[in-house]
Amino acid sequence: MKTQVVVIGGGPAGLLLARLLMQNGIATVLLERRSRAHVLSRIRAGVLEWGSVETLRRAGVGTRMDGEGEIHHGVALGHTNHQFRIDFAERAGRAVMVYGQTEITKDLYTAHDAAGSTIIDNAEDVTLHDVTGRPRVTWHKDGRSHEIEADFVAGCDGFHGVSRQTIPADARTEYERVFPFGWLGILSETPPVSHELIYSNHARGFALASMRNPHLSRYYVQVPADDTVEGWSDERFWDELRRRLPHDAAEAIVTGPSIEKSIALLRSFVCEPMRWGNLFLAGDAAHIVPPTGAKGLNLAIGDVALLAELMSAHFAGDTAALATYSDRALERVWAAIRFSVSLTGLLHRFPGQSAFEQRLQEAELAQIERSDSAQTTFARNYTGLLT
Ligand code: FAS
Ligand code: PHB
Repeated sequence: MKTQVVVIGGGPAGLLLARLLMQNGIATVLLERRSRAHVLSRIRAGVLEWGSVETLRRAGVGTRMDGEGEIHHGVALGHTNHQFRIDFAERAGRAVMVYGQTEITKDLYTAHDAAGSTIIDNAEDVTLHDVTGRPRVTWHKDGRSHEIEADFVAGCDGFHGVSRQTIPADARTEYERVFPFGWLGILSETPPVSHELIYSNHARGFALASMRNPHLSRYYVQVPADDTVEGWSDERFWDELRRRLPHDAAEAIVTGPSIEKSIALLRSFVCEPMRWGNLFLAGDAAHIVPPTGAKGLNLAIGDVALLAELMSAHFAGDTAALATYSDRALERVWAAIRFSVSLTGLLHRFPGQSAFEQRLQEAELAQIERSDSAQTTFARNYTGLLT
């Protein structure tokens, strides 16, 4: 088999890239290691920058998002038992959309099915060959070996994928910071405690009140990195969440049984470069951000929007276009990492943190509360700095 672009990974990055390329008439084959059911079972991101909204609309997968998603014009930050709002429209002139990553993935699969895309799931032992020459990709499925040649390979296979490892260790530089805590998240079929998100700093640890729709709440509490879901009954979770959210929100919470409960560890990671010969990395395959800034999915969407634009230019005759991909993508990645790591440091309680350091965090939040410029900087970062 031959094609123009082989996409490794059927998460949001791979599915969206394949969609954008096919819209420009570029032949694409997508290989996904897991089943579609498994991919769609993942509960992940929830907040879209406006640039991501526009990209999804351009990809022809915005109808359900526009119908079911919720446009948010602000967010609340909580500290010392009260909260204050940052107005995105006033401070940055744009909003964000709350629409779950799972729904985006569903919409992309629906669009691919309608277009008759070549998506091969349950592709085992995907291996990349000769990516600095004439790329070939091999895999196993149903007991048979398969091979495909391509002009380019897009590594959209997430943090644990094979693509990044294909770049020789001495040709890539990896930057990493692992945080000593994680987020215990639950989904519950209850009305969200607020119509906007609440990020809360508390001496007991960070908490976040989010949602998927008016009937589906998404909540998180910070837990130690070695904690386990088994140690958290729903009752214990709700009690801890109430203790960490500002008083008014804590009093208003509607509790209910969790329909999903999981712990995600927090890390920040970047691989440079994001290109090696005819292999291009996008999304979590190249970078990981702590979810505090709601950037992971948005960076993935930004990567593939840029990569699709440059690959389309290449196939249209501009053979220099792709040379700019890695540097341009990394500029956005590092801006998002700076914001996400800074916000993580401001809102979370670190092991061994003193009362003095807790007061410093509260003083910085109080300063943001009083400062027009600080709120403008926050709003511009949160809604999408480089879009
Ligand atoms: P993904 O990891 O989503 O997709 C990669 C795909 O590649 C997967 O389907 C995988 O099965 C496949 N794959 C892997 N290896 C392969 C191989 N060898 N061959 C073929 N296929 C292979 N971001 C936020 O903005 N907010 C959040 O709240 C948030 N919460 C998160 C919670 C968790 C537990 C995790 C892990 C991430 C979270 N993220 C969050 C980040 C997340 O949303 C990612 O940014 C987003 O999934 C990135 O999409 P992809 O790059 O497509 O990677
Ligand atoms: C979510 O709703 O899952 C969510 C929202 C904002 C974040 C992280 C996660 O920063």
